[in-house]
Amino acid sequence: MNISGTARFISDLHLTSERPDLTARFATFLANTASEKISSLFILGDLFDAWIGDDDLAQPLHAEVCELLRRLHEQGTQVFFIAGNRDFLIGDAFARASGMQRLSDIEKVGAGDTPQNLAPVSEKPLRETAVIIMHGDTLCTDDTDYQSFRQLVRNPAWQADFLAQPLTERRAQAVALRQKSKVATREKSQDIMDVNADTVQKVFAASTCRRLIHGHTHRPGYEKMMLADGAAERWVLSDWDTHRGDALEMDAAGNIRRIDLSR
Ligand code: LP5
Ligand code: MN
Repeated sequence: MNISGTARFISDLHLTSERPDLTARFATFLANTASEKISSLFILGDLFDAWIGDDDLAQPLHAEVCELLRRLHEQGTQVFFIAGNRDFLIGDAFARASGMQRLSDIEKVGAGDTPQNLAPVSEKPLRETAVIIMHGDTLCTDDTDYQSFRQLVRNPAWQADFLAQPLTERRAQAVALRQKSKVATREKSQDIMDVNADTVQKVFAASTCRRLIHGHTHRPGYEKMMLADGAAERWVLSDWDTHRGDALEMDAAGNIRRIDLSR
């Protein structure tokens, strides 16, 4: 797999049938990505607001997004996906249908490199331009309630049980869970729901990469930090909403720029 050209990164679109404006923006973004001949698109989780199983493909929104992704893939852009906390149940069937390649939770991407699973930590030396990519939820280690919840729902046995239930039942459970999450996040402090600085440092310590791109926190930004062995940078993607939304673009030389998609 060659990603020697330009790569784009997006996350937290939270596509839902209730927000056709966001799907329209996604369609425009993908059409531009194809016409700009971008070689790889990395979707870093929460593409969908909720995903309850690949057998829910008959939903018009799901079929539409699947078709949009497939078209981009057929026009020559490789599409990669890292799961978010809303769409971790996206499986092989949706990946195959959309032409998207699923990646593991943390990967490294370097101009001309193949994404490589960082768990266990790779011994291979990295190019300076390489970036670590992830959804970002695993960095929020102060949010211990969320981390226990994550451990439960990322368990393959739990997922098999959940997926064995009828779609209507799963849909109802997802609605109930969203409600619980809304209450829980209202009660948590903003600090608890942000990344933990030590956890970010540990991610860098486990790699020779010194650049990180993630989403999840819905706090778009850029942070430069000093580690014991030099500088590191953290790029945070925005979620997509009215007047919000972005993509990061990395050219073949490794330069990263932010593209404003909010208008
Ligand atoms: O999503 P967001 O931004 O609101 O909040 C997240 C964390 N919440 C979640 C839960 C998702 O919102 C729910 C996604 C539903 C779609 C997927 C459906 C497929 C599975 C269905 C399972 C029934 O990820 C939130 C974080 C926040 O980000 C910031 O990082 O704080 O974490 C929580 O709210 C978790 C709570 O703190 C603890 C969990 C309470 C529910 C416990 C029920 C456990 C049993 C689940 C099975 C029924
Ligand atoms: Mn998320």
